[in-house]
Amino acid sequence: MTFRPTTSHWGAFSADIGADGRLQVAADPDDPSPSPLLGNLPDSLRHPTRVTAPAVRRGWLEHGPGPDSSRGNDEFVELGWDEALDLLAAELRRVRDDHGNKAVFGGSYGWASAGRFHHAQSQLRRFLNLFGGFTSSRHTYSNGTSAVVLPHIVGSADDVFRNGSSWPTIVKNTELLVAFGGVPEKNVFVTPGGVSRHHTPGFLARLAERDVDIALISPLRDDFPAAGAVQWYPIRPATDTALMLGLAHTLVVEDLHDRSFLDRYCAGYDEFEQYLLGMEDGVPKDAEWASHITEIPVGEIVSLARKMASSRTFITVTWSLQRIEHGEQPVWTAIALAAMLGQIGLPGGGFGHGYGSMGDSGDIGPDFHVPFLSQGVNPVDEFIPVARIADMLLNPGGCYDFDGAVRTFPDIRLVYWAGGNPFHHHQDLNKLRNAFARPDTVVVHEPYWTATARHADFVLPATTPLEREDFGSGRRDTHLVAMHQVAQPYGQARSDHVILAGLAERLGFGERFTEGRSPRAWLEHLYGSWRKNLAAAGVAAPSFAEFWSSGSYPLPSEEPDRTLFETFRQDPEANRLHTPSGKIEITSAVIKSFGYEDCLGHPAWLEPVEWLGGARAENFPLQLIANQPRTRLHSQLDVGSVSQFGKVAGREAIRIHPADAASRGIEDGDVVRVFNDRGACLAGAVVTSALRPGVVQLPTGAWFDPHGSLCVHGNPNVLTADRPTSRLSQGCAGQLVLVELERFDGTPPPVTVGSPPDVIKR
Ligand SMILES: Nc1nc2c(c(=O)[nH]1)N[C@H]1C(S)=C(S)[C@@H](COP(=O)(O)OP(=O)(O)OC[C@H]3O[C@@H](n4cnc5c(=O)[nH]c(N)nc54)[C@H](O)[C@@H]3O)O[C@H]1N2
Ligand SMILES: Nc1nc2c(c(=O)[nH]1)N[C@H]1C(S)=C(S)[C@@H](COP(=O)(O)OP(=O)(O)OC[C@H]3O[C@@H](n4cnc5c(=O)[nH]c(N)nc54)[C@H](O)[C@@H]3O)O[C@H]1N2
Ligand SMILES: [Mo]
Repeated sequence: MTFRPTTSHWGAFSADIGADGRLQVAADPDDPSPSPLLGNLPDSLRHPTRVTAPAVRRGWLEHGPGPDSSRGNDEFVELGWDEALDLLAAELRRVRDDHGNKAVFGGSYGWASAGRFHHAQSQLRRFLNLFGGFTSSRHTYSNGTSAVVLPHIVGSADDVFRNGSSWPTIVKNTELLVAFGGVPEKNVFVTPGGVSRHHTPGFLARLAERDVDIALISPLRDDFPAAGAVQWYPIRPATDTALMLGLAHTLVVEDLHDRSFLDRYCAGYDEFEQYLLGMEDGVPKDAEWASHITEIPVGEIVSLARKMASSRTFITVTWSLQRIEHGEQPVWTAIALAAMLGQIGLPGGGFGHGYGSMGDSGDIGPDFHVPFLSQGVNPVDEFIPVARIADMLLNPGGCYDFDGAVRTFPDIRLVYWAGGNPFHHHQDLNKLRNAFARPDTVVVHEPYWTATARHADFVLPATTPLEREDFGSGRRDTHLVAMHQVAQPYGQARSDHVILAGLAERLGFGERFTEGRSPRAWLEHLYGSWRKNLAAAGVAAPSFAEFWSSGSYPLPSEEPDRTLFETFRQDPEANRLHTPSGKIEITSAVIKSFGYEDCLGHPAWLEPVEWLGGARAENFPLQLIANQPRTRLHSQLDVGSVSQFGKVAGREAIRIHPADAASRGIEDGDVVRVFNDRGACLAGAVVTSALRPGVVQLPTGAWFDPHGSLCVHGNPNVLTADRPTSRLSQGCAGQLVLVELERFDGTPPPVTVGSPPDVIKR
């Protein structure tokens, strides 16, 4: 067999098709910690849920474009490529002529696959830009709230996301790591675009070897590896801000805060201190107040605050904490707390965001720009904050706030998606189904019959990276990987590029879209111009032919020692932050001027709807954590064997504390019904004391399998609220939701998403 090199969001590997016709994969031998997710590939490459040929929804074919609530419940009719592309080109032209380019939504959020040229969204945006433009989306589900608030606090979100203190610096210098949301090892195998050497598991092991004190603040014990000096604070979910305020209050009253740092590097501390001391509202945010909200004992809060003040302390906050209601607050409060400790900009001190959220956070690879495809310029400036998709489709002309502006939702007639699965990633899927009934036409490119494909009018079969040629590399990756073709395209699948080239041809801009190049010629061209730029900078990269045959190119220079805001600390006048004051804004006059009740001018505890201390918990007394799955990337390759192996009774596994299971008569392995007033799903119970009582955990990504409003497979987004984080950032708040749970007696309806839908062949 000839194993060929390639890469994925979860790592570089090589692969070949064996004599039995089955895919075999081998981890890169130089990867110190290859990802278990590689095991999802063999069974999914030729799985029956692959889309074999272009298909159009029968109702659309018979009645033409228009709103239709049978989307998601209709049959499909298989068409030839020419017929499908002719129909779609005519529909795109109709929408543009009758409603303008603004009526096309091409936000198309999603992770798609690794590979720089065939990146689905880049291809689609390039196409739609040449078509005359489209309504786009801004920011991400991952960290869309921080992306809006961080520029107000520290002048840049990118600095925090991309240039955070590196793990070697932390391992060497940190004495106490206070990890809000932990540092979940399950997540660090993943980085968008790929990661050729997984360093982070090794760094976590070195923290344990060095006996660095870890304060794990999470409802789940396994949000930090077991080894080492870990103290677990099983916090009540959604209350981290209250804990941080209690810690901050303790620092003030014990005079442990660094006044000189606050004076020199921060703006607006005094107003925040007034709030802490309760001068405004008569409520001091002391350890006792915090203990009441967080259910962490007062003594533990006080001693943690003292220890933080007497140690080199690094405070981290996972991205999950900003993916909840008022998600700005934990991030902003953590920065205020770190500022009070006065260690921002010192090696091993200060704060970080996203450690354990993504493989590149704290990694040592270079921040290196690798070749990419130009998307061109969008002539339409209409956009939505990415998580407002359902609101946009349901309320054309409706008003909403966003970062100080009042905006209006556009009237969308055509939705175009390539490389994402909104029926995985969006909240309140029953609402999303209503929203997807509204447009005239929905177009989806997909390798698989995902729920999103099943809710489309046009389903165009896309190849996977193993079925085409590309190159790939992620943020802080150490290598540019040549992605060789390993398998023939499944059925009639085409790459997104070739599909869009066919449409562009019909719409009169084929030549501008392809620039006359084949995909292979594009790879040589993009690599060639990149290599020329490198040469000008004195770096000699190999020729394309050498690169291609050697399988990868090690990118120059690693960055082992890095401290966030080091230069700002050294000289805050010369290296002003890009905030109005040039300093860290513990109070932001700009945010304050917006007058939002759900994001004030300084960090604050704002009671959410979905938490165990609120009124809603009387009806739905369990807090469900809908976090990222250990066994796959989001919904990708859910039919693969690692993902399938993790299922319980054929459903996604939900973890529940023994006390909560016993009081409901639930035993390990039972099918349970998880519900609230938005919907319900079935899941398979795993009884464990790895989580605190009152909390259940069901990861995202089981393929949505609706039988009415019940998902029989265990997708938590039938339960989550489509409620923005705040009027400031309008981010995704899908991480936490209140639910109730009961044993499901009788025969549960079968999971059907493992088979393709009915497709009528003509
Ligand atoms: N409740 C809750 N919901 C959440 C979250 C949460 O914490 N809680 N997290 C959110 C976050 S952070 C994220 S990033 C989102 C992720 O949401 P998505 O990124 O939408 O999820 P994926 O499953 O990665 O979807 C990618 C899709 O692209 C398809 N695909 C792969 N390669 C190609 C290709 O080459 N071409 C085409 N056309 N398609 C391709 C895959 O088959 C898959 O269906 O989910 C969000 N949803
Ligand atoms: N294996 C795998 N890795 C992934 C992904 C994947 O799908 N699979 N997705 C990738 C993507 S797109 C992203 S954006 C990142 C996401 O990175 P994160 O958003 O950080 O990851 P999550 O796993 O959703 O959440 C991390 C932990 O936060 C904890 N948590 C939840 N609520 C609270 C709370 O209120 N308080 C405290 N203290 N802790 C809480 C949960 O126990 C959870 O395990 O992960 C990336 N990595
Ligand atoms: Mo994400």
